[in-house]
Amino acid sequence: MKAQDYIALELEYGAHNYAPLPVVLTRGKGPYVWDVNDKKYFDFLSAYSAVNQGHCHPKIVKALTDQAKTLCLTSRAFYNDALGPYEEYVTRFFGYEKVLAMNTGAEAVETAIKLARRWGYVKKNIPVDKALIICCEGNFHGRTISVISMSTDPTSYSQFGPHTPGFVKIPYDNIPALEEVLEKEGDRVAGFLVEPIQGEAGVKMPAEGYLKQCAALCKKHNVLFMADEVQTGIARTGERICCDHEEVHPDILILGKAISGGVLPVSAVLANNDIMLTIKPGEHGSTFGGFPLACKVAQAALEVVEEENLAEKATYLGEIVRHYLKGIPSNRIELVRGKGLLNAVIITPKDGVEAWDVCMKMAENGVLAKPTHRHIIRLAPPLIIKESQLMQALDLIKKSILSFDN
Ligand code: IF1
Repeated sequence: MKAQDYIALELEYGAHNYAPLPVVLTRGKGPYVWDVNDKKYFDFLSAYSAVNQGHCHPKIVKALTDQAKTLCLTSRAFYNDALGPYEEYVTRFFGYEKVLAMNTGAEAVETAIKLARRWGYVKKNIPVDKALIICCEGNFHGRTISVISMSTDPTSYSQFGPHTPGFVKIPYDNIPALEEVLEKEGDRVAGFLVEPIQGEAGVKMPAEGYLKQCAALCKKHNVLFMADEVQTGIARTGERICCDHEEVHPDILILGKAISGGVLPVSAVLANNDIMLTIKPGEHGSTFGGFPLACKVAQAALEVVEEENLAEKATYLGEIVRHYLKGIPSNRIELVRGKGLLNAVIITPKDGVEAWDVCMKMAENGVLAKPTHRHIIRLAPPLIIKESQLMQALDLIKKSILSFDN
C-alpha cells in the first residue's frame, strides 16, 4: 500500500477528529521516525511530549515485552506483584505519600477534580456539591466533558454541553485575579488547577514566581494547588516537573504522557495521605489503571529519565535551541519562547505563508512538527536527542523558514 492508501483508509473508516499532516509513519527509533516511503524525519513533536525518552527505547520496550509474556492485566479486584513496587517507586520519585494510577491525562485530571472536591467536602467542610475549582483561561487539560467545561477554547467546548458546573475561570499568569476569587469565594474553593506552562496555548510561560505566589495564596486560603504536568512533566522543561523550577510542591500532581515513554497510556495523580485517603474503597477506579504492564513500563521510563540525565540534557539543549532560532535572519519569526526542550516559534503570516506551510516545508526537509492555534509551531524533540542531531535538525528548520524568503 502507498501513503495515500493509508490516508484513504483513515478517511473512510476513522472519525475525522484530526487533520494530520500528510505523513504516514511506520517506524520510530530514538529521535527519528520513518514514513512508509522510508523517508527519515526528526520527530520534533514527540507525540506532544509523550516520547521524551525517544521512540522505542530498548529498556522500556524490554520492560513491556517481558511483562507482556508474564501478566498483563489482573484488575484491582486482586493484588499483584507489580503495582506495589511501582507505587513505592513513583511516589518516592516525585516525593508524595500516595499515587492513584490511571491511564490517560484527561482521566488523571478528572480524578484530580474528584479528589479535590472530595477533600473539600470531607476536610474543608465545603457544603456538599458546592465546591469550586479555579482554572485558567487558555488552559488545555484534555477532552472529557468535565475537563472541557474548564476550557475557554470554543473548539474544545462548543456544542458539547451541557457543561459541568463548579469551575471559575481566571486569567492565566494573573495573581490579583486569583487573589480576588479567593478573597470572595475562598471558603468554597477546593482547588486551583494550573499548567506550569500552557502547552496547547502555544508554550505560554507565566512570569517568574507566578507558581510560587499561587501556591502561597492557595496555602493561605486552604485551597489545594493542583499542577497539570501531563505535558511539562517528566524532565521536558529541564526539571523532573516544571514546578521544580520554582521549588513548588503541588498538593496534587497530575502526570501522563512521558511517564510511560509513550509506549502505552499511563497517568498518575500524586498526593499525600490527608488528601488521597478521602477516597475510600469502591469510590473510584479503572479497569486498566495501574495494571502490571503499565507499572513495569512506567518504572522503566522513569529510570531512563534518571539514568540518562534527561532533565539536565533538556536544560542544556533547550538553551541551544532558543539561541539558534533567535539567530535565524527571517522576519517571519515573530517570537521564540520556551523552557528546556519545550519551545515554540510564532510565525508571522506573510505573502500567504503561514505556520502550516512552514511545517509542510519542514516535513519535506525531514523535520516533523505541527502548528497550534494556527501561528505557533511547537518544537519538542525527544530529550535523548544528541547535540549533533539537534544541530542537524535546527539547520533543516532554518533552511525551511528561509526557503520562503527567496
Ligand atoms: C489532543 C493538545 C497538547 C495536556 C495537558 C492533559 C492532557 C493533555 C497539559 C490530556 C493532552 C494532548 C491531547 C491531544 C493533543 C495534545 C495537546 F494539543 F491537545 F493540547 F499536548 F497540547 N493535560 N494533550 O497537554 O491528556 O487525555 O490526551 O492523555 O487531544 O489532540 P490525554
